[in-house]
Amino acid sequence: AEDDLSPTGKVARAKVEGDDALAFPSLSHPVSHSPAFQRPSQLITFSYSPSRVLQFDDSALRYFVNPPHGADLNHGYKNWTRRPEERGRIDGLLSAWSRFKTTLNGQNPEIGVISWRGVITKILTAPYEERDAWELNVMCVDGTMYFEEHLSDARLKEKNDMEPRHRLQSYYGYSFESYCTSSTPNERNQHASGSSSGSSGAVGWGGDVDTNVQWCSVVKTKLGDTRIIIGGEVDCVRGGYTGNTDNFVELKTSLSIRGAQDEARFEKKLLKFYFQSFLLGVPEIFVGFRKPSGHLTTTQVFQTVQIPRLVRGKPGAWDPNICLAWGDQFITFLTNTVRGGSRDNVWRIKFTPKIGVSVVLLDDVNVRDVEGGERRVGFLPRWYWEEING
Ligand code: 0WD
Ligand code: CA
Repeated sequence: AEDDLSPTGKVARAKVEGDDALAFPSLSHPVSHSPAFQRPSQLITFSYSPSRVLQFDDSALRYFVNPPHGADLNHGYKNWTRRPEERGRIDGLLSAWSRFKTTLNGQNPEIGVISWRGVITKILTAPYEERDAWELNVMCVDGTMYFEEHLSDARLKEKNDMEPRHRLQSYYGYSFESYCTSSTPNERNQHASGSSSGSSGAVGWGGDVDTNVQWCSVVKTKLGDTRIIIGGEVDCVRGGYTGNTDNFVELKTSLSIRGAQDEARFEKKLLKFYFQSFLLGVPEIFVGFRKPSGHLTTTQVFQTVQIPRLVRGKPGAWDPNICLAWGDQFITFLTNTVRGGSRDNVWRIKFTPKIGVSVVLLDDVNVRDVEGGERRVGFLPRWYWEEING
């Protein structure tokens, strides 16, 4: 059976039993009421080491420092080896969730969704997505839905054979992170003049790019009536680490704005910046504007919660309430669709811009594809499956 939900909330070719109360928000009209989004609170953090080993410590935590004026983001590019793109497995997040649960002393809170933050960002920003389609795998066990991004073999290959221009641009983002962070808290809030490590010669360079190394935070929050566990990468903290999300900083690069068209384009991008940070409770987004050549021009601090007000009424405008209402409908719609199935079912969700969302139950052949071996049940790692079934 295939049920569809359009991004504006309209049910197309759908039979959502007993659920004809879905709103029909239009992108040009405010939604009448949007579901509440609970302030995220942190449960646990973890680090990935250079050899991509998950460790329950803060060894990968970085501290914010101001980047040097005019920094060259091309620095270190020629020595950079990109780690091959992998399928977006949920294993690391489940390890952290499993570890956190041991502190709960048997209480079993009803969790509606467990997912990486990047996936939830895609879901919430779908009403304004005009270009990129995406797919998810979904499992539902004991009322908890697990989401993982599904990359087809073709998409995976595409991501690994990135065009040189695109590859360089993505490096600019990582390079900016290096210039903006230090492995130690620094009182002067700046890299010591001339200090550098790895590729030599760039003032303020914070060390060579290693995308294996990540510091991740796992939070709990609530959208409408659904409790959600979200894990995501945090670029750095401002000042010292206080054990909560209050001084987390997200780092971004963007082309310098030279006219009204650039500005509108940037304001559209702010939608993704906003939700990505909002979902994890990251209060600050530090943007480095750069020339096409990769040289930094200016930087600007954005307070996450103020971003919606900044774009309101502008040409690139968007309304976060439309996204929250959509997200709530999306979760309700999925819950209603998948809860009747059995616990090892894997569902495939397809989002197509301007058309909507479809859900199909994967058959055995396709599930084997998702599993890729005996170590999983559906896409859940077997150790976790045994834990929740034990
Ligand atoms: O759907 C996703 N985003 C997935 C992420 C699917 C499966 C796994 N992951 C991994 C990420 O690599 C990371 O270990 O989960 C962890 C956290 O993910 P997230 O925070 O949910 O990821 P997202 O919000 O999409 O991206 C955050 C940052 C990116 O920063 P920018 O400023 O570009 O948004 O994570 C980095 C990237 O720096 N990142 C990656 N780096 C290398 N390879 C990748 C990747 N495939 N994905 C995200
Ligand atoms: Ca970033």
